[in-house]
Amino acid sequence: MDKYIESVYESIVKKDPEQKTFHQAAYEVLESLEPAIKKFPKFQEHAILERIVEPERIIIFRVPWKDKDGKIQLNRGYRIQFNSAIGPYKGGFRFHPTVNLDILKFLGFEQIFKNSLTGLPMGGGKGGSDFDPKGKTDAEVESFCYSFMMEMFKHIGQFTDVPAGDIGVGAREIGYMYGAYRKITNLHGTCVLTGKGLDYGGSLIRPEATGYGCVYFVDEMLKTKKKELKAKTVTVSGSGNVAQYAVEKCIQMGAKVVTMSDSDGCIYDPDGIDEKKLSYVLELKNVKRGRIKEYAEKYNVEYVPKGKPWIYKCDIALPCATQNELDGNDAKALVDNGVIAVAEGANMPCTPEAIKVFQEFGVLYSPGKASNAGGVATSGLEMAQNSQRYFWTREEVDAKLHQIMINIHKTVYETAKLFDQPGNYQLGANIAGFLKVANAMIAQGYYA
Ligand code: NDP
Ligand code: 2IT
Repeated sequence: MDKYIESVYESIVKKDPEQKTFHQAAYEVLESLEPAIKKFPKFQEHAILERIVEPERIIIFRVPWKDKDGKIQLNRGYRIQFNSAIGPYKGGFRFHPTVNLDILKFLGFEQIFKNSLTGLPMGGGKGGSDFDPKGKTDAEVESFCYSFMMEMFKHIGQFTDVPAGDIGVGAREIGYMYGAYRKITNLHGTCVLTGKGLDYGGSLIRPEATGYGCVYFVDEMLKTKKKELKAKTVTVSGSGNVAQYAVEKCIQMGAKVVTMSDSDGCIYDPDGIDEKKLSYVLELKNVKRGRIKEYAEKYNVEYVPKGKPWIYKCDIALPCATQNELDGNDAKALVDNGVIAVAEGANMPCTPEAIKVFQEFGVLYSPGKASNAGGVATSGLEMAQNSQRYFWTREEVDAKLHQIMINIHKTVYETAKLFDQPGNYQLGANIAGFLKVANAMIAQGYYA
């Protein structure tokens, strides 16, 4: 590794030695920026790397709320406002017991480059809480969301920071948070959150966007090898927002999806998850808030407690659950089973060892910051519609999303070629995402 890059990496490890997930995300980006840093000395002269790994601002606060027995509970709330060089901070809220500064810094850092790749004017941010919505009543979630927003409203706004959903934050949570924001500020119609319900300013296709976008991206990757999705076998992990709509788009494009999972285990359906079975999953997960195990009971298929989808034969693998869910051994199993493409629907689901295996064996591999950017891109489209006091049809939004994914693929692919690493989507995504932000930082002066 280049000395300058190494010294920046060492400095973040020294500063926050416990933030291992952030180190992993930073290393992944820094390492692949080497050719760009060497080609353009201005980035070192302007201390871009030192500045880009340090969040502009971090907000941490307490969130008291009342449980169903009237007892006061306490969680911690966060917002990492990482980089606003190219637009207002933008990125989701995650509500999950594992949320801490480390996790949110990793996610906020990824978001900078992803948002840049969309081509839309959005900076990088991420936030959330260690609150666990799982097993809570609607009233408990409502109490928490209102309390969370009582502090968060001070720090966000259409020109400042525009949060959205992520793990544990879907339509229900966004609804309560939007209600709280409106109640506190008396402001409506300004795009302070995306992923809103259709009845109060949300965009068509936003719920579908991350999953659909990921599959559009896979389609583009396959085209470079003169292949198509039709009749391919796909394994998907997760059964939340991203997984659900990745499965839907695979079905629409004629592929066969054989797995879904949650944190308890994995189902394997060799006949494929069809539209009817998928609508059962949507009802199970989004309304009943049940477990994927129930799919296996209903359709009489295999369920492996704590199992992962990566042991099954497939052409394409779409990790859509969480970070580091696919390791080096999983990657080897996928390669042995003949996988041709892996596209990340989740953020950083593949470990560095897994990525190495894919690259070594010539598997088409796309990092989340490219292949899952459709979600935040469509959030950008929601912002555009809100600013116009207007809305677009399903077809219009879907066509724009599709075009954005085609553009991201082209940018990433061309950038990799330009830096003499054709087919290296990881390098292409990191460098292309970085260049726009870094140039904007230089243009705006070092205080910005
Ligand atoms: P959801 O909360 O809707 O679903 C998350 C899914 O992943 C659930 O099936 C969940 O299972 C599973 N999961 C979560 N944590 C773990 C864990 N530690 N181990 C195993 N399984 C786990 O979230 P999303 O679908 O929105 O997010 C999934 C991924 O996609 C995340 O990495 C997120 O950052 C990323 N992403 C999301 C975008 C969006 O628009 N929503 C956009 C871009 C990326 P269980 O129910 O058991 O917890
Ligand atoms: O990781 C992500 O890109 C998201 N969770 C979506 C962020 C957004 O602002 O739509």
